[in-house]
Amino acid sequence: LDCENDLREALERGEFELFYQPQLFIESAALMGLEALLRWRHPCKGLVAPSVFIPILEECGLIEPVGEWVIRAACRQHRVWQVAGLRPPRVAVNISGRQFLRAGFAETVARILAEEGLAPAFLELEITETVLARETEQCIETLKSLKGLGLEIALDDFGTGYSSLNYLKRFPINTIKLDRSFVSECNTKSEDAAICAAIISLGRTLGLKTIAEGVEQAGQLDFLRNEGCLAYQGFLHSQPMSAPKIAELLRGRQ
Ligand code: G
Ligand code: G
Ligand code: MN
Ligand code: NA
Repeated sequence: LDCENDLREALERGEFELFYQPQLFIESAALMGLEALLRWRHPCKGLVAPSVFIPILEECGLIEPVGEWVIRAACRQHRVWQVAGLRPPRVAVNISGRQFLRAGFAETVARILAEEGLAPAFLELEITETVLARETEQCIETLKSLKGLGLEIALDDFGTGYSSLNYLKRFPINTIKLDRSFVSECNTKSEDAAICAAIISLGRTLGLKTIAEGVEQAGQLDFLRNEGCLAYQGFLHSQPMSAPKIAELLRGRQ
């Protein structure tokens, strides 16, 4: 498989597609957001998961054009839902480290928002803490520029990298995402319960929103509710869905 050429052609042929996973407030069950997740609709292989091709995109320098496509596609889709009167919540887009650290990233985001006519408050960018461990000063500048635009920042996979609690103080972020690896046993293993509880409590103290990923069971949700976690996403509510399925969901909630 000549991955690089395949992926370049995939972009040109429009074979990339965004799925969206609902994020729900735990207390009210209202929709808080939608996380955009990239898929490759391969002509022979069907839907290919990002874990297969994101690392290749990063290696061969294609993550930047594809990453830009993702931001633009999410913004454009949001406008389509708005125009259809569906009142979509904020959309969250995953940003790879290389994409985030590229000079001019904040300007690129500003340009896409302007071109697509989306209010910045409807966009959230998810970055991983691994990104923050490098190029610290530049990171802070980029984050400040992005927040200056009026969009939100979430720290993805929190607790799995070189988590420095210092990041939470130094970087202007809005939301911490509790990683699935802690959430999956939060109601069965005391260590994972303690970690989840500590992260939720820390978020509350620092005035950050907390969202748990990968919630699959009611027992996990009960635990998170008891600890005061703000929101969750996961198979318990729904898998990532195509844009038409999200439109149905939004319509049903009106
Ligand atoms: O959707 P799925 O669970 O297969 O996603 C696997 C991984 O791919 C997740 O870590 C997710 O953050 C990442 N991912 C999904 N979509 C994108 C994207 O548009 N850009 C980047 N950089 N990563 C993505
Ligand atoms: O790293 P990131 O959080 O962006 O990745 C999200 C990934 O997690 C997506 O690939 C999505 O398909 C997957 N995912 C979402 N909800 C669940 C869940 O409840 N259980 C499991 N196992 N995976 C999930
Ligand atoms: Mn994510
Ligand atoms: Na994650």
